[in-house]
Amino acid sequence: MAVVISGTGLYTPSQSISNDELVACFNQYVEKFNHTHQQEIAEGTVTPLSYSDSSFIEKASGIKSRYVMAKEDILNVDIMSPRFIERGNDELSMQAEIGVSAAKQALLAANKTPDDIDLIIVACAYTQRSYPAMAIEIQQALGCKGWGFDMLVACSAATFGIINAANAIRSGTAKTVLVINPEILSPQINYRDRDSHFIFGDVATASIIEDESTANAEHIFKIISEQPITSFSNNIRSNIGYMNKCSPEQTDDVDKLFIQQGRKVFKEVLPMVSHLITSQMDKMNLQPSDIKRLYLHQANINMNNFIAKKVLGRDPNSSEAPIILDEYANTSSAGCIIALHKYKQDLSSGDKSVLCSFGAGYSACCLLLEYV
Ligand code: CO8
Repeated sequence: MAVVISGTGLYTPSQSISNDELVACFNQYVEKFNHTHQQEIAEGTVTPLSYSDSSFIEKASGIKSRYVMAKEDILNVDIMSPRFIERGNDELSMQAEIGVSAAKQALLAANKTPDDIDLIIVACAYTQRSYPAMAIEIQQALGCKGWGFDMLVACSAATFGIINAANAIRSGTAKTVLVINPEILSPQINYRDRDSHFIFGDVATASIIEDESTANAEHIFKIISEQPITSFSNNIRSNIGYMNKCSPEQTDDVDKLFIQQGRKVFKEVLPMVSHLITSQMDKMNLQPSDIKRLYLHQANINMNNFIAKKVLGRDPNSSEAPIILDEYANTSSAGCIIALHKYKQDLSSGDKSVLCSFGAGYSACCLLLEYV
């Protein structure tokens, strides 16, 4: 039996923040902080904050802008966080809403209706509550039967979700699976941290996974090989969780937001991912010249160029390893799915591509795909 990805969907928030807007707010905060603490800074008991810089951000990461669910208060120097009105239990939650939007597009692209779906997997970096599962709320919103569950694997959630979907199809517990990645990351960003305030954006993606024999979509990718890998690291971490309120004096500490040692991540993850992809290509007897496209996790343009060069044995051109993080920034697990969603029109039957995620955990996952 061959399992395929037969449709994808993308929800993009209506509001976007440019590097210049983000940096202007951050630098206002720095000025305020340094002014408020000028005496301690002069006495040497407080370290002054440094300014952020749009050109650094673009050069170091490739990011030019990011979409967010609620822009206004992120750019308010007295708040520097999105603010949402809490919805009632009888309303569709925000994360389910954007998931439904991406899911409807994926259904359309795959020529499927909600009746065809018998498993929904919500796979992302954070769910907005512990239960009921976002997947079960989306199941009800779409009117699907069957079953659903949530899973969290940070930036590798989408690919791990697709593997789980494929295994459910192979085992016979599902026929057609909707994997949804509603990534609302802006509430977890420390907008007062120069090293990470620019990295993430909000988005939702969705994919339909099914048996090749039932697929009748315009764009179909057969999964010809898959390999996940994990290796524990504290270099990307968030300590937010349901036990935080048991230590009330630490609830607002910065480790309850996203923190990372970016340089270390860069150095440690690159060899891990390059080896994951090339060893899988070896196993499948694929040469670099066989690979038409690399749909890589979108964290950093320099990282992606490095990995693509290792895999292809030469510098990639922009169509071989498409970049979407200039517009979307890092959208955790959704990044590689956005790249696949947007850059597939020119593929021909038999073309091979790599769909590969990597991130916190560490976790990484490589799928080799064949365009049908
Ligand atoms: N403006 C100006 N200067 C800056 C800024 C800034 N905004 N930020 C840092 N600098 C300075 C630094 O202080 C440093 O100065 P100095 O040399 O004097 O010490 C200098 O610039 C260079 O800093 P770095 O060495 O840190 O710069 P890098 O070239 O390494 O770039 C990056 C920083 C872009 C963060 C880069 O290291 C990177 O992308 N690393 C990989 C990170 C990565 O892939 N992480 C994956 C995380 S995503 C994930 O797993 C999902 C988690 C779940 C989602 C979380 C949602 C919130």
